[in-house]
Amino acid sequence: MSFTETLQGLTGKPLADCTNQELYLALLELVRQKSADRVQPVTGRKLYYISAEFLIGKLLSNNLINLGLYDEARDALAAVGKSLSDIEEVEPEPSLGNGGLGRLAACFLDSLATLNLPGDGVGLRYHFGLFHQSFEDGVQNEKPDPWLTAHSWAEKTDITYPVELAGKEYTARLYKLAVTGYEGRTNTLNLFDLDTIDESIVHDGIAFDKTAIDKNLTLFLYPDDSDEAGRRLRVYQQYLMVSAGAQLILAECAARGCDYHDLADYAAIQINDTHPSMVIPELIRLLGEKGIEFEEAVKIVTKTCAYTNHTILAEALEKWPRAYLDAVVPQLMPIIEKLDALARTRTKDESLAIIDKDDRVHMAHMDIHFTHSTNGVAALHTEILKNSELHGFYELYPEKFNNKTNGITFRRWLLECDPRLTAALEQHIGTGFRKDAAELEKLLAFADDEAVLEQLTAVKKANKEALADWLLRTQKVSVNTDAVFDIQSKRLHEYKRQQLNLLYLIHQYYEIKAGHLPAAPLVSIFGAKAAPAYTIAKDIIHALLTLSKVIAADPEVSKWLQVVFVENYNVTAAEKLIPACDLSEQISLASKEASGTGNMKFMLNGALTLGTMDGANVEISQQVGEENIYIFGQTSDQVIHRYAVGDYDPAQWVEGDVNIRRAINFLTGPEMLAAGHAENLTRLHNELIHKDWFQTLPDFNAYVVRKGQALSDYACDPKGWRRKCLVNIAKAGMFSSDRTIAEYDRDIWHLGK
Ligand code: BZD
Repeated sequence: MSFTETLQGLTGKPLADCTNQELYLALLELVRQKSADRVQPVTGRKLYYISAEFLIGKLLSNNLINLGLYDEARDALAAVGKSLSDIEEVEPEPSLGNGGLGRLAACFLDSLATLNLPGDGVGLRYHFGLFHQSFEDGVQNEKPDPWLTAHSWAEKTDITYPVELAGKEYTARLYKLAVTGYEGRTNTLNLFDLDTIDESIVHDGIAFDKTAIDKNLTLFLYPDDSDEAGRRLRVYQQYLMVSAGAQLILAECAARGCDYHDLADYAAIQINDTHPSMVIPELIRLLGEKGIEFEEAVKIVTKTCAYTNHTILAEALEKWPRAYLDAVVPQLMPIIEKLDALARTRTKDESLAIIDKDDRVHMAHMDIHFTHSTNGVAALHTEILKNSELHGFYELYPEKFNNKTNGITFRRWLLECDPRLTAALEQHIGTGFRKDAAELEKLLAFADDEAVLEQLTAVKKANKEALADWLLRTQKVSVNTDAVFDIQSKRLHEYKRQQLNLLYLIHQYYEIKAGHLPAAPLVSIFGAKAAPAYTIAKDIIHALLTLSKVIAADPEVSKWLQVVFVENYNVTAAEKLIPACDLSEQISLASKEASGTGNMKFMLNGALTLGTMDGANVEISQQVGEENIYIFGQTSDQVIHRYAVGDYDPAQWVEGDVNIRRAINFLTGPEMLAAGHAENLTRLHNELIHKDWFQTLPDFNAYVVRKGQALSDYACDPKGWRRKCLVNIAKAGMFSSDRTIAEYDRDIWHLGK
């Protein structure tokens, strides 16, 4: 049967007569059937990747590519005047994640299935995700992001587990979403939910009664934790996820013949940051119910579980007040106390305890004591964990620490999002890189081939045109595609330093006004959501939106400079932005960005990195060589030293540097106040002058100089620029998540064995 006939069998009428919605549903059904054919029996150890987030993105194109059906589907539809990309617009993007941690989990699922490894995800089925972002009057506005439709990829099952929360029993229901690998097996993303959730309790944006647990538990990812009810709700969510997850794992292993003493021969559990850490005491509790003594259960769980750390920011390392756990999970507290006592027999160092003197439970500490592996997510990050942040633990358990530099799936982040570049690459180096990313290096043979460099320039230009069309259609802004497309897209956080970029843009505004024109016009594009309770982050968004207005209203400056803030940045938006980027902004304060994965996506799509020596930027720089990347700013050692000395005073930098002073004072100057809100702008101004916790000002001048160099290279040496882009693409192979997953499997999981 031809593809057209098969699809027509599902729609029940000629394809030409179908709406995009009907075609979408037929394709969804077809993908379901084909994915089911690739489910394989599990033998040996199977991975359970437990994570609060899975930022999976739209699935239709990805699944068609992985099943080898994309070209056929596109051509069959084109033959009847339909376009696959229009049909894709019908699909809502799943709202199951927020940032890098969640997207990493999604890339890992793709690579596991592609490498034919048995590995499932375990998480929650949020109804409204993080939130949907819009800008109103220059301010971030939050509303629910509904994505669950009658026909969703996640299928309801009859499998349920009882979960006890604050002494009351709830029923967790399992939903299963098929994860298809590229020419590989099909695994499962297991998502839990309650049948009793009531979406109608949400009002005034994303407000809801935080105490009505049966109605609210899986409404939102990371509910506002600025009050106690919100923080408790996060504990409720985490326990729902790990208790239902642990029961699923034990049931699956038992069905395969496991007698629980040998759990580690059947299951490997990866704890993605500290949100799922309660799986440790929960498994010990459940094993206790099966008759296994505490000491034995601790050994089994330690052998089964491993922990990934994604941050050194102290405020992001979860420490729950004991009172919350007493209230929400009283059945776990006696076990956590015993774990704390056991940990104290291993070390006298109070700072390594699980329960501290203020009765706070340190989730990461529990993870490190009671799993067999702790990994960082980039070489520098792991070194910082070993040498400073977790040094005491490293001394106690040197054998547990290891590095697994992050990666991205090239199926989504090259094949799917950049078909033009993919076609150009395949013309010269064949298709081997689809499964063996190291083959991209073959491209180096063309580094001085003018025809190839011109082809890459044409691809980039076409991608910029496509982004310009999308921006016009969705954001109602028009951009100059001859300008340099400079993009900073990631969660909004002070350590990521969108505010440094903001100060640069103000600096450029003044320079242009003074007649010091840049080498090339610049379109500076941002995409970022700020956590709803993170006031300064929202102020930074406001300042950028206001600056965008000020510049747009100034004909002298707007010829050279444009600021665009994309609303509701998500995977779908990233797939439009990344292929069109010339300059990738990776400007976090050195030592603070654990890895970054956007940096890898931009590089793979032929953008050059403007970045600090932070996270995986260090490894990108080693791969491409310093002549193919724009590095600036303090090193992590310098930053750590400055924190240790503790004498950083931003006011001195403001006083001592006329450019810094001019840029900062512009925030509360007449142009900005006329276009924006004094309250937000003043608060940001004060924060930068009096606090600047992430040392924006010491890196300001170096950033201005390096960015100027990049613009000048782009304008004055286009061939040299494109050669650098080619080297970046060719050297991106090491950042494939297939490599990352192969390393996890080799060192930690040993799957299928
Ligand atoms: O994880 C991110 C890091 O910031 C990145 O450097 C890294 O590349 C990725 C993947 O390893 N961390 C997060 O995304 N973390 C969170 O989103 C988060 C959310 C809530 C609480 C704590 C952390």
